[in-house]
Amino acid sequence: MEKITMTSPIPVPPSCDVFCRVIDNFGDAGVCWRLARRFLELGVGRVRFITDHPEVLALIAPEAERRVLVVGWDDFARDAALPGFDPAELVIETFGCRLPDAYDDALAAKREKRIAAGVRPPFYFNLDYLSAEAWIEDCHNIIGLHPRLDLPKLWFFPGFTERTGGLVIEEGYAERRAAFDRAAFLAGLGADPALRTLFVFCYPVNPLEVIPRGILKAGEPRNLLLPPGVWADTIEAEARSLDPRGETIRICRTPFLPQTEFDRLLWASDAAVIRGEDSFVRAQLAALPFLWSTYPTEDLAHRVKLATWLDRLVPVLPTEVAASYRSTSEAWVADSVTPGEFARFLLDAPALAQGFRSWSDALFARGDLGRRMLERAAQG
Ligand code: TRH
Repeated sequence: MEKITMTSPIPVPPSCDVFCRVIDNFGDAGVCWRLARRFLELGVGRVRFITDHPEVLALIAPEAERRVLVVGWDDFARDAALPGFDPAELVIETFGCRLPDAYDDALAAKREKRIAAGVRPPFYFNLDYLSAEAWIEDCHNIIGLHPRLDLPKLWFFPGFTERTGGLVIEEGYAERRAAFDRAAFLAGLGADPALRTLFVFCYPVNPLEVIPRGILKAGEPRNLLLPPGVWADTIEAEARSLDPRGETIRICRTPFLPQTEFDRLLWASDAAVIRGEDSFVRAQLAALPFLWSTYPTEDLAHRVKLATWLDRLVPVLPTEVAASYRSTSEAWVADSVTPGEFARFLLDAPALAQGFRSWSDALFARGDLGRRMLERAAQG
């Protein structure tokens, strides 16, 4: 029988299963993969990553780097129905993706046996999406009952406040950043290390043409780092038509970097446009001034997501730039931003950076989501 081992100041379970269904883009896999890696880093002996779209990991996590075991959803669901199948000690459902029934059955059976033997049963989380909305605090750390089994599941929310689970922060982040050679990295990408640098990672629905127009309006030459994407092709085409000789807009198409190297794009930049959830978190940890492209939804919930996050961030920004940062952020997502407003954001970035630094310091001080999950699981 597996026992909880003590390999660090927190009790670390020997095994963990992280379940991830991909809706679209890279974020579902990106968020879950980062957490799975974090559990390994914290000492969990074996981490399995069960996903319905393993191919999404090809870019985020090149095979040579993988220490987490990747398993296809359907194969795993079949295996879970076989006699002798052993669910992990720590089970993570993400974003309410609903685990295979056979897995829940096996988990409930394991739990029952453990309780009968007086040994700690496996711990089952549902990890939800990140939001700054106030209701998160009321729903965080709440046990939900299973519709058909004696199998409690704990709802856990990442977040920005003490009464949430926090954000994934890996060991040695500060040291890795301190050792980062910005000039060499930018030169390696073909960008000019002497220039200010804007990194853009957004969606096709965003007002793409405003980016090159805003850079031109801001006036000074700037590297524009663009990762692969159709939306990035559109920005590049617009930039090349407005500034054919690249005098002000120095375009640099970046390859899709493995997730372990994604932070470098942020550390190399002075400002950014960032999207989704995982890259949004990383830009905050990097203390990089950015406009957030919230993942667009038809009910416009993404505007609420943005507004509630701004409610928390803006008070720590320097007052002389705070109001225009807020209105430009909202105009960006509402598709009404002007090149002049975008230029203002770029020019304000050095002043904004001070506020983003305080915000980032506060996030670091609140601690890491992976560790908090292990601590919570240890409480039973
Ligand atoms: O891809 P996204 O838009 O994902 C979104 C959000 O997660 C959203 O909340 C979710 O509902 C929706 O998907 C379905 O953006 P996100 O979350 O930033 O994920 C991008 C991932 O890609 C992130 O882990 C960083 C990674 N990445 C790299 O590893 N290398 C790269 O070069 C780039 C550009 C990204």
